[in-house]
Amino acid sequence: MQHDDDLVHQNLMSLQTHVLAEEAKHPGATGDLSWIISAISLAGKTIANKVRRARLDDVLGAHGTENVQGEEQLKMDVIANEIIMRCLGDRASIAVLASEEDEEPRILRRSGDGGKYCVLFDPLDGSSNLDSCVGVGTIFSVTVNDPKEADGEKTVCQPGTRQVAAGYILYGSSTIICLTTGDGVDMFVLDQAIGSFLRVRTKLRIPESGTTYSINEANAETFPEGYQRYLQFAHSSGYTSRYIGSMVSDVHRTLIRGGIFLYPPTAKNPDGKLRLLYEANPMAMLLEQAGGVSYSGDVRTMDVQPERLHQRVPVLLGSPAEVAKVREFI
Ligand code: AHM
Ligand code: MG
Repeated sequence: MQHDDDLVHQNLMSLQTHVLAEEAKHPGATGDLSWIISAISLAGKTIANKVRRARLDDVLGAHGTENVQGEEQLKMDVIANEIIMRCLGDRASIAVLASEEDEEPRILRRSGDGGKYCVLFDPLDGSSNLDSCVGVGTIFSVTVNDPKEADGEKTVCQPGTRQVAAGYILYGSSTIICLTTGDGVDMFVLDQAIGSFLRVRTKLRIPESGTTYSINEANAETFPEGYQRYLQFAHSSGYTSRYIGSMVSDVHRTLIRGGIFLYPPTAKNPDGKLRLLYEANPMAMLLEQAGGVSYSGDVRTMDVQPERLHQRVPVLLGSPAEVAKVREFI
């Protein structure tokens, strides 16, 4: 016999309908945030299409330029960045757009002209893995614009606790969005046939514990000693190691299956490799909203006070019990 709950579960809910339904729960909502999420979804669909066609369209490989962090830009980094700018650039409520690929934040409009939100993103995280056909992703973070702050970089340097929405789009064996607007995490899969993201999980929870660790172990010799001791413990305790080298894929697996993801300080990257504002913070918000935790050194990631747009931090996130265990070692 079919229960009402089953029927509800079988109802098709697009990302757009979901966002409108969430908005309706907040009588004062203006719809501006929903409008931004719809632009992010359009960017995701467009980038997913480009990623899938990259080899056919001969856009794998180097673009011949470097970003402000001295990293080689790939053609697809530049294409994904342009797509995001084209999808989000004309949304009336966006004051500032900041990207891993751009040296400075782009100020689109002041608060007097309706600029209400800042959107920060990594357009194509893990892009160096594109030619291996593994999952890559777009990470995004939305904060509220401070009308009193004129400087672009200072405007976007807000702690993660000030995020009003965050998430990622994973271009993997399917294209998915994991999204939070501060009331749990929902997951949507792109149905290519109808061009819509459809909700497949709501109020997603990370397992409380898990014995899978995800870390670039080739750097182990230069990790601070506590991380090395944790790894020895994991080796002798029957743990499993999984590392794709693409944060969105590695964090997504951690969210679904439990365990931990780490990018500690190394000799090459003494502050860690991942960027606070558009990699660590959005992942931290998403994880916390799913019942997980995220630390950067001794501090909760979302409590770190940012000083620069492209600032890096160490990252330790995942199932609460496992993160607590790692913290005992470090
Ligand atoms: P990117 O933003 O330039 O793609 O770099 C970030 C990526 C993450 O996706 C991943 O977690 C990390 O770099 C992997 O780094 P490493 O190759 O040092 O293990
Ligand atoms: Mg990145």
